[in-house]
Amino acid sequence: MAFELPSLDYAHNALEPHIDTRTMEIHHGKHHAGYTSKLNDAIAGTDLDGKSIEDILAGLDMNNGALRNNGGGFYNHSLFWKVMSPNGGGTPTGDLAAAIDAAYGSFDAFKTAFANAAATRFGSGWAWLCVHPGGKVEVCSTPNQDNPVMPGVSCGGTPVLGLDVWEHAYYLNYQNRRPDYINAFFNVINWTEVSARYAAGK
Ligand code: MN3
Repeated sequence: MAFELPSLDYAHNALEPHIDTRTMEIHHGKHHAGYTSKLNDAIAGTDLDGKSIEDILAGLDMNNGALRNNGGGFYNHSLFWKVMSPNGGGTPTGDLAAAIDAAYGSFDAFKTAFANAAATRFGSGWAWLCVHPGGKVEVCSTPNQDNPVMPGVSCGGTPVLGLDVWEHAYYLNYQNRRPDYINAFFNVINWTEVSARYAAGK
C-alpha cells in the first residue's frame, strides 16, 4: 500500500504574502511529491510496506539513507502543510498555551526560542515544537529531513509544530533572509491544529 502525496487544505496562493504561490507549488508539487515517490520505492517489497509512517520512522535504521531522507521528508512536509492556515497566526490558547508558558515563561519567550532554533540550524533542516508524555513541550531542531520521531534524534518528543528551513522553502521570496521567513511563518501558524496535535501527543 503506497503512500500518497496529501492534498493541501488551501490554495497555493492562500498563504500569500507570507509564503508565496510559486514556492508552494514547487514545494508541495515537486519536493514533497518527490519524497513521497522515493519513500514508496524504499519500502516496496519490504516488510515496512503497509506500516504507518510513524511506525516506520520510530523503528528506522538510521544507516538507511533512502528511508531516512524520504520517510522523513514525507512525514515532515505532511505535518508542515497542516500546521499552516490562511486563517492562522495569533497565539495558542488552553492547555497548549499553559504548557508553553510553563516551559518558556511566555509566548514571546517561546517564539524567540523557536525562531532561534530555526535561524541557527546550519544548512538545511527543521525547527520543532514537541510534546513529551505528560504534556511538557520543548523546542529543538534537526538537520536535513530528520525529525524527533526517529531514534535518538534531538529532543525525542512528538512534533506538534514544524518549520522547514531548507532554502527551497523560502528562497524565491526571501532569498537569504531566513529570519524574515521565520517571522512570517508566525502569521500563518494554525494553532487550532497544533493544539489538537498537542492534546493527542501528550
Ligand atoms: Mn521542504
